Amino acid sequence: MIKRYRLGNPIKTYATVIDLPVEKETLPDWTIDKESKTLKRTLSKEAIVYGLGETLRGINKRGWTYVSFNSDDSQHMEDKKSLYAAQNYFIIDDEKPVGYYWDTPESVEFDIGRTDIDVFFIKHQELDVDIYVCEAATKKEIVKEFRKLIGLSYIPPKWAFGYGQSRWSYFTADEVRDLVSKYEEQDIPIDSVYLDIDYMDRYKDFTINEKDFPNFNDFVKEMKEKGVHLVPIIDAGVKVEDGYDVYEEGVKNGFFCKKEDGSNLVAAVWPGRAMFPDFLNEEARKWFGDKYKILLDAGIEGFWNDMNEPAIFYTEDHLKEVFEEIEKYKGKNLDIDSFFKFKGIVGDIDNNPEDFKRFFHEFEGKKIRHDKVHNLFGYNMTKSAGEAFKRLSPDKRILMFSRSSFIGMHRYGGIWTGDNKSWWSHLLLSIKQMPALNMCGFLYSGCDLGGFGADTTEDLMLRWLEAGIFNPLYRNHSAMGTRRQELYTFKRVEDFKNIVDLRYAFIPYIYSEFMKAALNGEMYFMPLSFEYSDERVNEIEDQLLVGESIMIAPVYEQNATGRYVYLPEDMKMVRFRSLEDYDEEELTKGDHYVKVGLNELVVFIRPGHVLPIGPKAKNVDDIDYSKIKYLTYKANASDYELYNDDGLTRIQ
Ligand code: MIG
Repeated sequence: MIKRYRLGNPIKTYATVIDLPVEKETLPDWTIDKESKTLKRTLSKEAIVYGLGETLRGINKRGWTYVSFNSDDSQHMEDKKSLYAAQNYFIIDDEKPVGYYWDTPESVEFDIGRTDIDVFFIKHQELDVDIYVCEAATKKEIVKEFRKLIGLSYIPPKWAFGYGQSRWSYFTADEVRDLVSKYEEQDIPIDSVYLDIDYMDRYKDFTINEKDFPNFNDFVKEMKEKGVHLVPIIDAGVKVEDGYDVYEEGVKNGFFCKKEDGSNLVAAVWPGRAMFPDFLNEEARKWFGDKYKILLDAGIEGFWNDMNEPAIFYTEDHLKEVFEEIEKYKGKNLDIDSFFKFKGIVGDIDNNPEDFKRFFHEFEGKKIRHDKVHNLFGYNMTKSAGEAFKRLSPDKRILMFSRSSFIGMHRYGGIWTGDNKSWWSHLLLSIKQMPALNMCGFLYSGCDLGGFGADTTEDLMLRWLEAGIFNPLYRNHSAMGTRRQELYTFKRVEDFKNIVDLRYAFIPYIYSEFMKAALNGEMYFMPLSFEYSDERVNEIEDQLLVGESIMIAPVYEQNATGRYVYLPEDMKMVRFRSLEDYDEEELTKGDHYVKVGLNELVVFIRPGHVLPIGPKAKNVDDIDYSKIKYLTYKANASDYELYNDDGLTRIQ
């Protein structure tokens, strides 16, 4: 049972799909201080807080402050409070578990025992919010109820579960051809290659750089014949350039975000001066969405939406102010104060909070200042695409995932977790992030495997491919200037091949469990404590349940040749060295030190459960379901219900 309470007068976010009546009484268990716009609730010593979707830190969110303010911040350090998403759903597991959804586009601060170790403070800017409260016997049921409230999760085409190779950037079609042939030569399966911003003509959305990607349609076809889908990036900012149709149409129809005086906001991103489509305006949303047709017509079947927090390098107005300000420092002796002020003037130019107050949206006949609805921007960009795909491709699923998000967007696309680094700590973070994303409906998600920023190492790359082997989005992506991460560039190519082969062998299970979770509004990745109730599991943050049959316990430390694993019940451990070479061992409930070599992958099968294993495949289409084997533990193969479909027909 979900109850809805309201404070103030919240802006409609369309995060939910069911319109519940607003309760008359006040919100139980929280004290509300209208003056400081803060809600407060005590937490017992044992209370655990789960959720908040894409954030930093642990599965248990206690001990830190998280701020819902979608931010383009590539430094995912422990002291950060915001990433790219606002997913304000959490469960407080105290005497009994209670789920809360904080439906507001406002920037909200969730101080979960940071200021006061025993208190949960929620601080608002405006105190305009719909609060949905759900009580049920278990955390699993609470999540399921919530997912009914927000609607079914986005379902990608099945090929999107294959291995994806990405890099900022592959600069030419030949570079992509070369990459694909190297994967072929090494016999490493692959389903997609991602095109980052350089495939465009000078970073103009929906254009092609004809010089480096000549005869693009033929190229898309040629790759598809090799079983490879090209997935281009789309950025939120539209280049200001006379003669560029997207820009000109946007200006003519008034579809870009405007300043107070009604003129278009000019901001800069990759193309230099750019304008932002007003994704909150229904007509603009439809217009921009229809542009994806240009690439769909070229044979493209998937996209990733980037820079949609939105990221702003600078606004033209602020840049002018900056030049005026620094002028004052010319010829001066920059002492300790003035030097840091000077540095700040220039250094704080990008994603400056003041810039988010300079422009407005046209939302359902009202003009709303951007900072009030900032968290809805990326969501509505992806909604614009998702709605368009339903019109333009009514029968066939299209791959879509976004960097910025808000609950509600989970109906239109997945997410990737943005610019992580090739750090072991980020490998661990990527494990911890998955259950919270799943709670919020973001099932099709994953991190940049191997790490985006900084130089990866061969062992980190391998461990990351192993740790993420069940991530629905399985993409290796890295930044410009960093060490190459294509798998054939490493010395032990054979080990990489074995791991990716295993990924494909798991796809029948991954897809089956993903689809069940998507269709039933459940979680695909779960913390152990959502299933087991002994006290130990409450503290386990580096092991996860994946679907109904298995538990994973990845190795995430450099030079480690094994790790401790806690088994909440007897399980069967399967240690894979390759698809053909594996052994099985029954382990009893309790603690075990498990050896896991760099080239090995361990999976734990729960009693009464079954893990289907597919044969060697070149790509997802090539998986021969008639050759599936079933690994069982105290179960028969027939106990497992394997979901499958054509992987392409649109379901929702
Ligand atoms: O400011 O398009 O998170 O995946 O490679 C960098 C270039 C812009 C950020 C994305 C990253 C992508 C990169 N983009």
